[in-house]
Formats: sequence, structure tokens, C-alpha cells
Amino acid sequence: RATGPAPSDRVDLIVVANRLPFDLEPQPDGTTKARQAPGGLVTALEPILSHRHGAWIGWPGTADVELEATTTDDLVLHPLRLSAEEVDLYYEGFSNATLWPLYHDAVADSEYHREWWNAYERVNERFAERAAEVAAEGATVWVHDYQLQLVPQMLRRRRPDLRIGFFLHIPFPPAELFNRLPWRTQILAGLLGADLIGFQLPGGSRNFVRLARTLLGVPSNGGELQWEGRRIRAGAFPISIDSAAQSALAATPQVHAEARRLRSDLGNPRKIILGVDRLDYTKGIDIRLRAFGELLAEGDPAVQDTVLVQIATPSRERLQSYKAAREDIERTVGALNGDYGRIGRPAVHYLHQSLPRQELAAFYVAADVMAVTPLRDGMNLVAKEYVACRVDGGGVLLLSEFTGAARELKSALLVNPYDADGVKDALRTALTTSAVQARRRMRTLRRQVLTHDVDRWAAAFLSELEGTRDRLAEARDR
Ligand code: GDG
Repeated sequence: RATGPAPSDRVDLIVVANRLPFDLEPQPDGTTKARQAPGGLVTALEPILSHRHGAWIGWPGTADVELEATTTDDLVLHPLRLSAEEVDLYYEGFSNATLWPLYHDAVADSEYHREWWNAYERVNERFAERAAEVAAEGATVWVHDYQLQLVPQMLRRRRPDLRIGFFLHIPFPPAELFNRLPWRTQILAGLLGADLIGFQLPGGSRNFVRLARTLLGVPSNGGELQWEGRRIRAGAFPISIDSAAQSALAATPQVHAEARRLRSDLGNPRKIILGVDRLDYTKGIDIRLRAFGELLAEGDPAVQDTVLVQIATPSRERLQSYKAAREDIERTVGALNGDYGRIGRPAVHYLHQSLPRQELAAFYVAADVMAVTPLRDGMNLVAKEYVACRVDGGGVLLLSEFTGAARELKSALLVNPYDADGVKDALRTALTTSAVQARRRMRTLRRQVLTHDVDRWAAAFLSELEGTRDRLAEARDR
């Protein structure tokens, strides 16, 4: 790409994320097929991007494929090619084996390798380069997540005219953990290239501001920082889901029929406990399995005629820590079914599969108790999806204190996932709570989720980012 797009093709709003909003599947005939991967982020940003003829820059999900930019629904997609080696070093290595565990309270060990870091820098540089080519004069660029923390600074160097926002989807750790990173100052400086840096929680934002002050001497006043002659804002923007769409989906006759069928396929148990997660060691899948197992072992009446359904979507399967987590989970499921199942009636139904959205909604509708027990989670959208799907006002949400969602969903049954007895007690309470009490809690939860949706999140972030533009313009005019 010696020459970029013609100036007239450049756009005013650009999203930069590790992944494009679609998956590419290589076909036997040598061509590739694009399959939309509808996540909350795409749903939220697509209308805004289309409306403003925006662009999305990201990796299409398969290594070593070179693809042309394409336009769908007024949105230009710019696929960025990553080599298999870059995927290994930048994505699986630095992003998922260095940053991911460190940023999640170091619940697994992080590895530090110079060649991973070098690849992370190189790939970030390429994302920045592409954004610089695509952005019109004065455009707004919104960079996403831990894989691309250097992009704001790299982009600003190339294009000081741009408005740059950054949003971190995972927790931002406290100094005690962040300081382990051999490249800590580079990462902070990378983020400080943005005009607005968004976190899920105020705590993440405070961690960042404190670290910028102590490691780089950045003066700050609350969420206002001063760096290289610029004013930068840091703050919390808790992400959400398309609550109305999720609710509407759950209310369809098809989903209702499917929920009834699931219940009957499960043998019409008295209670269904549900877990839905990417298979990740941060999600605490083992914790809920063990709590359920102990109640079964004790013959607790609360778990009589109760099944646990765990949907564990395959994720990062080449990494050793994920293989180990999977083995542990599968061993536990096997042991529980061996000890407490009967022929045709397992105690735990375990799917290591990705299900269609509609079937997932049917599981949410069918579940009496939703168990969300991560050791640490930036937000956790599954908890919000469950609430949005409970159009009937029923169901109990058991939620780890260490998720971002716990800050908003205070009427859930909150648990400390490290407290085995506490999780067990909460599971028992969830299974025995009265319908009246459950409805009272769910009503409060629904009010929260339905009024705080992903559109509101995106609009809040973008208007704050545009606000920085106004403030900068004012400062220039003075
Ligand atoms: C990161 C942060 C933050 C899961 N299984 C299936 C499926 N899913 C969907 C869920 C939900 C999404 O995946 C998972 O989102 P989470 O928020 O729960 O977790 P992460 O993937 O770790 O997301 C997290 C999020 O970013 C957003 O900022 O909340 O803290 O870690 O939407 O429904 N979807 C389908 N089939 C499945 O089998 N269709």
C-alpha cells in the first residue's frame, strides 16, 4: 500500500479494533466467505458508523490473508493482514499471555518476552499507519482495547489533527500489578496519545491516572491530565448491550417454544442453573461447578432435581493456560456426572460450543438461576443479557463482585468468588429464594439494564470525545 485512499475517500469516523466485525472463512475453492460476527460492539457502532459513512479497521481473523477494503451498509471495512507469526507473537503472546492475565488481577501467570513486545509494537504501528491513511482532516478515531494500547500515540505522531479516543474493555490494573510490565512507560505513553481514555469502571480510570502521575510525572486533576501540551480526559464509560433488541428477541414465540423444549429435553428438572462464558480461566466456571458439586455431595435439598447447564464457548485454544483450564473444567464435569448423574440424567450438561444467538436467548429464558462467577471481568455482558431476557420478571442472577457489572447490578445476589462457602450459600439462596423476592430483585435489575444500553454508552463516549474537540477549539481561539 504505497498510496493510500484518495483524500475524497477518507472518512470522518473510524473504529480501530483488533478484529473486524466479521469472520472470514476460507472456502475449499480457494475463495473466502465473510460471515457477520454480531457482537454488542458492532451492533452499537454500526448505525453510528453507517450514518456518518465511517470505517472500521481490523484483522479479519485468519492469518496471512490480504483483502481489499469493502463497503457494507455505508460502512467501509479495512482488513489488516497479520502473518501467522504476528498472530502468535502480538495476539496470542503479548495480548493474551502477557496483558490479559496481568490486567485480570494476575489470576494466571503472565509471560514477558521481548520478541512478543517487539511484535506488539510493530503490529500497533501498522494499525496506526492504516488509520492515518483512512482518516479525513480532523476526523474522529476510536481505538479499542488492550491489543492496541500504543495506537493512540503512534497515530497522533502521524496525524496531530485527529480526535483520538481509546476504550479499554478489560480492567486496568493497580500499580502493584501494572508496574511488573517491563514496557509500562511505553504503554502509558501510548494511551496518552488519546484525547479521551475510557475505562469500564472509575477504579480503572483512577489506576491509570495515578500511574501516569507516578511513572511519567503527568500532572492531573481528577480525570484531567496534561501531557505534551495537550489536555487529556480519563473516565469511566460502563459498556452495555442492545437491551431492547435482546428483550424483544426473548419475547418472541420461537424463543419461548425453544425454552420449553430445552426444559423438556433436560428432563423437566425442578431448577436449571446456567453458565455462559468464553472458556477462560478468568470466568470462574470451575468455581460454580465446585459449589454445585458440594451441595450435591451434601445432599442439600436446594439442589434436588436440579441441573447445571454450562455453555463454554471455545476460546484461545492454542494457549497452554486455556488448555489447562479446559482440562480442569472437563475433569470436574466428568466427576460430577460420575458421582451424581443417572443414565439419561446427567447433573451437569456441558457444551464446548458456540450457539446461535436465538438458542442462547432460549437458555436465558429457561434458566432459573444464572451463575456469573468470574474472578475478574471488565464488565460481563452475559449478566446484562440474562436480565434483558427475563421479560417475565423471573429468574435469579448470581453475580461475582469482581465483575464490572456488579457495580450497576446491585440487586443481584453478589458473591466473592474466592469464598467457596459464600458461593455455595449464595447458590443455595438463589435456588430457594421466593418468587416474590426474585421478582423484586429482577424488577430493579431490569430497570437498570433497559435504561442503560449500548447506544447510550457509545453516545456518551463519542459526545465526550467531541467535547474535547470543542474545548480544544476554544483553547485555540482564545
Ligand atoms: C470482554 C470483556 C466485557 C458467549 N457464548 C456465546 C455467545 N457469547 C457472547 C455473549 C456475550 C459475549 O459473548 C461475551 O461477553 P462478556 O462481556 O461476557 O465477556 P468477554 O468475551 O470476556 O468480553 C468483558 C466485554 O469485553 C465488552 O466490553 O464485558 O468484561 O472481558 O455477548 O452473549 N454468543 C453466541 N453464542 C455463544 O455460544 N451467539
